[in-house]
Amino acid sequence: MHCLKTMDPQVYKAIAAEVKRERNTIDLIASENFTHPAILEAQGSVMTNKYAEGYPSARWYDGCEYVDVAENLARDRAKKIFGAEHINVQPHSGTQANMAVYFAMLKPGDTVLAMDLACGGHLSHGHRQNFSGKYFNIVSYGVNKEDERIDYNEVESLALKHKPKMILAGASAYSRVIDFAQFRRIADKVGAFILADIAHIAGLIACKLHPSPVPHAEFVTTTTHKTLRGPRGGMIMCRKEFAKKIDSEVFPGIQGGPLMHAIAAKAVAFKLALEPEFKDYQKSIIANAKRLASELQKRGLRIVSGGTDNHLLLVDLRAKKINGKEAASSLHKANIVVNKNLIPFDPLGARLTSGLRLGTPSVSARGMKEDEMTQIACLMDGVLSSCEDKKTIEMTKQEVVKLTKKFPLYKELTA
Ligand code: DSN
Repeated sequence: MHCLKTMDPQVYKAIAAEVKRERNTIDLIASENFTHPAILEAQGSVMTNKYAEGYPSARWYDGCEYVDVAENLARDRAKKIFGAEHINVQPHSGTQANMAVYFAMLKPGDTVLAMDLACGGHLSHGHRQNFSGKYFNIVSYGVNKEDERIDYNEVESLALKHKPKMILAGASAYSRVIDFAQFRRIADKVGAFILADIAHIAGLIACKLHPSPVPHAEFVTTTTHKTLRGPRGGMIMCRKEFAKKIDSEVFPGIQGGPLMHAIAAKAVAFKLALEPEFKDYQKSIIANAKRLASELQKRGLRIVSGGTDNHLLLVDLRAKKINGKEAASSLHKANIVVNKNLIPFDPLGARLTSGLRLGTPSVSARGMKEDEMTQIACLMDGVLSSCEDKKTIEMTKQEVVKLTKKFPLYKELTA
């Protein structure tokens, strides 16, 4: 980054510090990942210069011959990964991908059945301050109190009662397999269509380690940067019959010029996702999450629903008599980054919470395996058992730095 270093030392310094932070931190934020250096290069390329409103071979500006190559590659590769009939790679984010489906298919006031935020749903699944909660009539389903899994009987009775136009299947903090076939069965009973939001589990689905919603749902949205390990962004898959509706809702409906540098980077990510090593990586994400969950359980922490089938786990902190906010802040001081999270039926509000959400995509991306998860569980337990103890936090931080050094990150970056 020699050019940036001379031209804007302040931004350079911030980026260099971020590289250092990522290298020295155990990142357990379930929605984050470390993308490949080739993706960083594509994302930082001249394709950021090009306006390309429209779609390949049908743009509003000239000079799009090379950005068309990138977008076609991204679309074709994504189709191959997920087996979808139509792909739109232009959404800037997962929320915008969802917004395009809502606005293409619904009228304001229409009823949507979606997962309750307090049980693991996402903001764009109906939060009152989000476009979804403001413009649509949201009815929420949750999880069963006993096993903390989606209660498909509840989903069915809510669907029969409220007759939603759309059923949203997908979550931001749910550690169990989502049964998309059950959602299809329920949707067919009430004539609803399905939007499956696979932002969190897209990488697992790409490698057939989680059932795919593509055969069951009219629309599937995802982000490209979580388990999929690409650049930050969104994507929509849909059946051919809805292709035109979706494309024209993304542009000119809710977005202007697509971010062609991000689309080029998505194409690179999809190339990587088609390689056999990607499946090994996804397998290690799951194995690591399972180990982390069982090691924390051994240390007296309750894991919501008793464990995990995917890349994330929710920890109930109440046994340690601390809340999620305090726990996340103490762990951060020890270079372990997590996020506080509501657990189902949480007695505390969203600002404090009784839980932590942990995910293994980032630690697995840097090559850590199950033995390291055991070590991480042990380090976490030490901090959570004595949140106020500065000495414990300092000693843990030193251990974390030692461990992360064994799994170097971004050797190609000089910062
Ligand atoms: N922040 C992402 C998540 O945690 O699911 C999406 O908003």
